[in-house]
Amino acid sequence: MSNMAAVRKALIAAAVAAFAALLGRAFLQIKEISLSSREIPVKRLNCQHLKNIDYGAEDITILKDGLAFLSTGLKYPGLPSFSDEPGKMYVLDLLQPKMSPVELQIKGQLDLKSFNPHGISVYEDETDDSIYVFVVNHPEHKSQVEIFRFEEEDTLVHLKTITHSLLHSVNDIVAVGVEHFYATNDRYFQHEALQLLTFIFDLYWCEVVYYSPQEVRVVAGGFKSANGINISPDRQFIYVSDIMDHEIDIFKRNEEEQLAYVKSVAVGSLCDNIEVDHRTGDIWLGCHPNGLKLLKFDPEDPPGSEVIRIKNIHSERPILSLEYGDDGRQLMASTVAAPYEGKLLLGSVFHKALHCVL
Ligand SMILES: [Ca+2]
Ligand SMILES: [Ca+2]
Ligand SMILES: [Ca+2]
Repeated sequence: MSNMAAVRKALIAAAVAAFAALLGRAFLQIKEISLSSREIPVKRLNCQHLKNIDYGAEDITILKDGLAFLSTGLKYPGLPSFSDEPGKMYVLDLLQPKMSPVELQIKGQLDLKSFNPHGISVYEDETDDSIYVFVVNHPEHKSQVEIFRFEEEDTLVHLKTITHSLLHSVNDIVAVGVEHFYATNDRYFQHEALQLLTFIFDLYWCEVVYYSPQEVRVVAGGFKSANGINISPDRQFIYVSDIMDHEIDIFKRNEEEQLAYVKSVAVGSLCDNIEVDHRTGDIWLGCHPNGLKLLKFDPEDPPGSEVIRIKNIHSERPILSLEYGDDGRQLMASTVAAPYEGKLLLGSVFHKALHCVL
């Protein structure tokens, strides 16, 4: 064998070994991140499916007066969707005995054919009692934030579309003013293969962005994938679900709207959106107990659902409890759990929504 041939052979062997090592690492990382060997926890509640919601309700939030807003029909790369229709927004009055969500009529300039709503947040302006609904929208898989004003009983008036290079992969938002919000980016790269590499190499590159009409900037970083975001009842703290890191990260807001890291609470599940009980401050999480089942999506072995509550999150010993667990026969791929005075609304990526009695 010539020298050249020997060198070539050695290089090929090295490349194959490197590729095998990369594959091995990818396999182990995906197994670990997705909690693929985890059994689905089971905890029953008295629940019923909500009428009219058949294509998921990725995010739900409830006002103090019992009015719930739901975003439905999300299409997200790599995850199933059972409808070709555009997404829709719904409203549900929890004080009415009839648990029947009503589709919100959208007025204004927004293109409804490409409407693809994802995370939502509602801001109540106490100066004039206006209600502003903020919606992450992915027309053609881009990211932008829509601001609407809610008008009784079933209308959203579109006020503004916000786009910005820092708002590139937005998952969820929390509104802190009439045009002010924090947003999570759930990926660093748009390209799926590149994004997968950030998970394989354990890169914490995702960020939380603050938006106001005056300025837009990164206010917190170091997330593997920042998903749900919400605020404490006293509006002093911001909670972020680092879904691929299986923890909730807590930040203190300061005067300049910068976020100071306080601590993280491990949740042992892939938690998606965060809702906060406005009376108790308890954190309610809609989680994916086994991420691989969600990615693979097999109707015979469906992804399950899990709801975790955290009490006393700011204390030395927060108390975590399983509030709902299902193997996917009742609800697949839960993303949000919104409590309201003994009731609980559960939403999902692409399946249904439930109302439960606690
Ligand atoms: Ca939200
Ligand atoms: Ca983290
Ligand atoms: Ca989410």
